[in-house]
Amino acid sequence: MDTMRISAGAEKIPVKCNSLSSLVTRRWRTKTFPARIRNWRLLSVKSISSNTKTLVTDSEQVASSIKHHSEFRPLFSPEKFELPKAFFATAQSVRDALIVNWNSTYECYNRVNPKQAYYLSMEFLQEPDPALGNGGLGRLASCFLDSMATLNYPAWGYGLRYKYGLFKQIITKDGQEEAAEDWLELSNPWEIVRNDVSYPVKFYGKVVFGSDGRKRWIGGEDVVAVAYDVPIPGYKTKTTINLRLWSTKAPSGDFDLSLYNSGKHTEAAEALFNAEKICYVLYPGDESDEGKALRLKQQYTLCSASLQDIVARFETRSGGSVNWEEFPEKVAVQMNDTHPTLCIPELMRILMDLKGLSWEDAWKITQRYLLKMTVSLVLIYPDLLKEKLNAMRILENVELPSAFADVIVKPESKPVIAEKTIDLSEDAKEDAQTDVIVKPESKPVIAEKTIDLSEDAKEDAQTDVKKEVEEEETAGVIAEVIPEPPKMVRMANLAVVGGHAVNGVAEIHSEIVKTDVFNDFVKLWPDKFQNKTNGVTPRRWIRFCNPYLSDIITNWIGTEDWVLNTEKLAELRKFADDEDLQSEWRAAKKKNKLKVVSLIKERTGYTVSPDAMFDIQIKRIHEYKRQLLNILGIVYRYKKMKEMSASEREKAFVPRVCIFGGKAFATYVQAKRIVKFITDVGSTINHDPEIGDLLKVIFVPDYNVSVAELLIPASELSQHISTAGMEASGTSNMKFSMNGCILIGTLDGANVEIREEVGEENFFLFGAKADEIADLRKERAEGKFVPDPSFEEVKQFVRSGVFGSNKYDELIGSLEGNEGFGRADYFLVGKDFPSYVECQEKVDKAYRDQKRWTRMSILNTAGSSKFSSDRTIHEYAEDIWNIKQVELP
Ligand code: NBG
Repeated sequence: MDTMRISAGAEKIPVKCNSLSSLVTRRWRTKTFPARIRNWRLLSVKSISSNTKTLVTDSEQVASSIKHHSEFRPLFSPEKFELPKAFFATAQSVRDALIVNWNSTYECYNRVNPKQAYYLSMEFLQEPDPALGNGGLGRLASCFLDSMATLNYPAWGYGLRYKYGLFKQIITKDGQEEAAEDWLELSNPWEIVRNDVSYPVKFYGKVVFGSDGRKRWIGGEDVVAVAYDVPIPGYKTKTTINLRLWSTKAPSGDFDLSLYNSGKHTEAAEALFNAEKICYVLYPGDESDEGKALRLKQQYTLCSASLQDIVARFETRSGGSVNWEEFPEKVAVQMNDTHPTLCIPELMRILMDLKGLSWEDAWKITQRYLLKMTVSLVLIYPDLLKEKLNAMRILENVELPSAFADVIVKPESKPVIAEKTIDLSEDAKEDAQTDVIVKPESKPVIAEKTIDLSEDAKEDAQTDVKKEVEEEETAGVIAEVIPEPPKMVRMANLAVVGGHAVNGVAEIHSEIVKTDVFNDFVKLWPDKFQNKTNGVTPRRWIRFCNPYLSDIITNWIGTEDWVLNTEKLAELRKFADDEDLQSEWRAAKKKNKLKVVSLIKERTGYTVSPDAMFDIQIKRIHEYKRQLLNILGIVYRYKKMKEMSASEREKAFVPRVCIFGGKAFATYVQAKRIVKFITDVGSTINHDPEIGDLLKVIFVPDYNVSVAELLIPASELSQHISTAGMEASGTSNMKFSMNGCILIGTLDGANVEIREEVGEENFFLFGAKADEIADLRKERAEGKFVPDPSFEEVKQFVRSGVFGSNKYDELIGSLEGNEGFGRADYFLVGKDFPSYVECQEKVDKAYRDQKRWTRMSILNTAGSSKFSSDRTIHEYAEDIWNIKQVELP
């Protein structure tokens, strides 16, 4: 086979694959190429550049491989050779080249049998097309995979192969609209289906004792999870690890042919549809009971299939003699957030019901050594929760059990985490994914299993649980609040109890986790809790997305090693005032800005000046991230401009292009209002002839990884302005800083550490601190808060109708009053507004002095080395997973 020939050749020929990458790039530039295919260029080029040692370079071989794929593995008709076909054939031929190292990596791990880490995540935000993620959590997972491969750690990712990714965002005059993200429409050239790797996954049914005394799970609904593998090549290494994504289908016998033949087509196909729909969409709406059940099924599918696979691999690698005690020495499972918490009961089920272990042994394996959880939970206070449920119109639509309604109506002195609630809040959707209500009548198997565990739990575990309950009661947390709670699987608690290590994702966040969110658990297991500050891969987030800056860095440092050893970036510090470096630095920024000028024109029709400061806020639209603070700051600026004469305003303000991007969750009404407000403000200001280039407000539609790769290198100021204590870490803040962008932000998440690293004079800080927030809210509730006149002025201006007939009552109203649903400015926009505006004045002042600004910019890049995901992965490997690097021969 041609493929084999190429593979064999690849082993021998050291290469530079320029011809291939430029071919892919050229295709991308051609207009007729659909956008979703154009974007795939990124992966191809990366794949090529990162495996230069072993790939094919010979142009004839490359051409022949492409020809081979278009002829013998065609996805398109034979009579035409158009761009999609060329792209797919090219991509497949690149993938074939990757297969060599990929297979060697499998083979090597099977032979060496090292301890392996498994990273389970409901999201992987690989590329714009396989948009199997929503935000930071999914992109973090993908950065981690890149670092694991690059650093030669034996590790795999596990996720779900959603048919539709997160929606495509369309911006119309009514705000955000959503359309299905049909990324698999033309299939995915990078994946390989492993038809021989599939596992049964079961729902509902019941557990009975067999004649051998063992438990059997019978009846219910069966699906089959099939493995689709995606290669993850490391940078400058042969290691190519695996991302295994599960797709679901019905077992072959489930199609009822006789029913079908009798004309009952829909009924006959029901089982097929029920099985397939599990992997249809990422984060299906979960307002209905069906929606909730579907989410539960998704999470369980990920956990069950992955663990069955991990267990099977352990058995195969053990050869004839399986010793379960060795399992924790060979396997570490990391749960990205609480979404994969069902791993805990599922592993217990597999070990006990399928492998015949006792409860003690199974529990020891599961808990003592195996599972680790990363928390990026945001604190959810009952009043906030109520507000959110209301904003999302959930309270209107759902009849809540009275006991539950009590919880959210009665404010508590202590924050509760989402466990005590249904998984309905926005953060539960996006950040925590915590609870699942288990309705007694629907009896999902998961619930039975969980109950089984506690019934069977032996003494020590019972003591633990008892102790925990006592502690909780002493702390006054639970008992009095929920008289008759609905049955719930309390995901985060289960994860903490069942896991061996729990980590937050930035120092301040890990502290909050310990002192607040899981304080009662910390008393039980102080050593379980750790911090692992997030990181991002410098391969994608500087080297690939910012070639101009990368060249400059390499020239001035004298080596390209910084791509792997970011500590070297610190060497830039000594040149921070060098005029030559400064002018090269500015020129690179300008070139990146010019690309964004084109992007903005193409996506929004607006023309912006590349000489204005590019001020960017790109992230999920969320009240706690406070896009509202940003846009109100802009409105205030606009008002001040309008009050001045032309010459006054030119003197007073630095020209700015304020860029927003981000998706609002489809059912998050308040977030969608924010999108609408931003676009309305933009259409007024951008058409105001008095303002011209002094101020532009742009909302870039359908923000995704590709857009980020263009915007971040072009940014000069970026906004990370969450209410202190609410952003677990943030990761775009790291990407911006690496690319020489200066941050304006609160002391929240990783901002705190970024500021420490780059120096406080190179960071624009404002706003209330995390430990002041509770008192500020209290002050507000007591009616003691006096808003700054500037804040009253800006709200009044919005209400006066400058931005159209809409008065934005719900948005502006949420910032007013001292109590009530969707009122009282929970996120403290009003409190922080004056210090934000003042800080923005400092930004303008600093920007006017371009030497000072460029120095600040260089010092940001120079100070960003800590935020490489390589550092984070080394820490996970050493402190939590206990795995060692394995270099391929
Ligand atoms: C996010 C947090 C971020 C954090 C990332 C990665 C989700 C659900 N959570 O603060 O909001 O940086 O996770 O840990 O995207």
